[in-house]
Amino acid sequence: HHGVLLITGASSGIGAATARAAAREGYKLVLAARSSDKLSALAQELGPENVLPYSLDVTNMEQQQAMVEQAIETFGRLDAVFVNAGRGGSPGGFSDADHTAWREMILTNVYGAGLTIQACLPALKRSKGQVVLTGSSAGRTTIPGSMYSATKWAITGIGYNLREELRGTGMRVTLIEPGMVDTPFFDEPPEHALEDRDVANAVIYALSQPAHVDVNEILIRPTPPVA
Ligand code: NJP
Repeated sequence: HHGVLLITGASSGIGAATARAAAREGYKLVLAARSSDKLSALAQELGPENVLPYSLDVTNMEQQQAMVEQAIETFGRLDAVFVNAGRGGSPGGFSDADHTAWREMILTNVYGAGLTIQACLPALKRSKGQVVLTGSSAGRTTIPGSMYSATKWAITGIGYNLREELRGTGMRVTLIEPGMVDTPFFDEPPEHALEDRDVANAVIYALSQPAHVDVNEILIRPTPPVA
């Protein structure tokens, strides 16, 4: 594949695993996150000539637009975006969670995703490209009191509504909805979790389908432990 894929949240976890898998498939990559050191190391690992590391905060539209401009300057086109940057935080319920942690989480997970989509759409329209979003199983099920889950319900809504907005353009939208994944998202490694590469495989599956196949959603959970 000679397409260009932009990944937000590429510095660790699911985003970094997807960068590795996509590099093996022959994609050129734009890798975005705040940690420029981790992005540079990953670019070095994957072959710097095919990777543009770009340090940004997804809540900043000027930075997002500058990133897309540099991507087009570097590679000439954009074929797909993996809207994946996100964070947890604010454990507890609506009655007792630290509400000051909500702001950053909502801005990153929801507003940041919207900004990435808006910044990428002009280039994606030219290529009849694909948008892949990291939602969550927590964005399809009830997690008592969880504002995090609510941000992922918002991603589900963004995916559904964007697909309708783009109907008839040849563009495609895929929601990836993982259950628990063993990544730095958690302070302690979770038990009975997916590996980051399991989720990367789902992203590659969606991206590698022919133009007439629109993979709407992939809900992927760890197999329950054998009793
Ligand atoms: O976590 P982690 P995951 N601007 O912490 C980046 C969702 N999910 O891979 O900025 C730009 O390893 C951060 O980079 P940095 C989850 O909600 C997870 O598990 O350098 N980038 C890093 O690259 C999220 O949407 C599970 O700190 C920002 C990346 O985001 C996605 O999967 C289950 C940023 C986070 O990587 C990837 O998370 C599920 C900002 N403001 C959904 N803030 C799970 N792990 O169980 C953060 O259903 N990043």
